[in-house]
Amino acid sequence: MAKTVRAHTNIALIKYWGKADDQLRLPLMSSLSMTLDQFYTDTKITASTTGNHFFLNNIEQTDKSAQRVFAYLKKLQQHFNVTGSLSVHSINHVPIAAGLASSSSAFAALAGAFCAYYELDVNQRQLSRLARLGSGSASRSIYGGFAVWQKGVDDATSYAYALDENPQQMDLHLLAIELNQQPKKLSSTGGMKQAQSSPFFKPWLARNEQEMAAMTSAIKENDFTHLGQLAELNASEMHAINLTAQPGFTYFEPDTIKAIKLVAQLRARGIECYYTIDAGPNVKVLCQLRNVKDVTNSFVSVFKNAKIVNASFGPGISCLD
Ligand code: 2P0
Repeated sequence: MAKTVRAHTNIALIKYWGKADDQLRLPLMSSLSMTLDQFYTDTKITASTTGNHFFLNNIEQTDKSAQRVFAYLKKLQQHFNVTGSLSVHSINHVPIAAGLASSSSAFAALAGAFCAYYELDVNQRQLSRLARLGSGSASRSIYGGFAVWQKGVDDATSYAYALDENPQQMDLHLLAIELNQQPKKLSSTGGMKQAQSSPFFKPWLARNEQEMAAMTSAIKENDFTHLGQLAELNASEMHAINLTAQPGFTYFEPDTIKAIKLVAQLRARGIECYYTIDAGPNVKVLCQLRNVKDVTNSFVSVFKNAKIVNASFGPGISCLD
């Protein structure tokens, strides 16, 4: 039955940055994320009599993104032994201005819409595994609040679970700061492959278990300072790996460095905040409610045209009808 499924994007506080298996999208490390309330994708699948179609924001897509969606649908159809041509209708409520990647919400919503369309009886763990096959980070968008994607060793054991779906205690905001809207030149898949040539990749990987445990404790203890320090360190490690790959590369732009310095200056002034950065030049700043205004104003004064979205915890995947 055609149903609209909504999934929210998530931002990793401990990053996934390396695949053990490209086809199954098995990660080399576990990761931990925060699901965001402000950004989400709504997807509905209907039957088609004219081959597969993919509509994004009501515009039919025929580029690489459509090929990726169709390849994913084929994979799921083979997996469940079902057939038929499909029309995928997605509305992305991820403002371009936010500079956020939308593949986490996109493939989580697509996996959910697929299961709804074929009336497949899957639990959240299975849905997380299916979403993972579309995009690694999508495995985490099945859940609200904080989610952990345990790396596992195969398809059956690599899935995400909710660490805390409703973290009411935690005063945590993520300011998505858009500095640069240019599409990135190196995809996440390409970047994470190249990163493995860094001499620091293995030592970083060796730290994953310890970093996951420390972040989990910070969340359980409602310790914002520790959470922010760990998130910032983990993101910096990921970007240091990129810089030291052979050949080295970076997603940073000059404004990214400026933003990193601004975060340090704000902290020196007693405004507690931390950054995290994904596979792009834009910066996300973690802070508590009492500092949202000061951090926002500081960024606006330095980056006159920057668009800033204040996000907090979002819910897990849901059916809208
Ligand atoms: C993450 N990122 O944990 C990391 C941190 C970007 C930096 O997952 O190749 O689109 O589809 O599995 O999930 C972005 O990569 O990669 C990502 P694929 P995905 O959120």
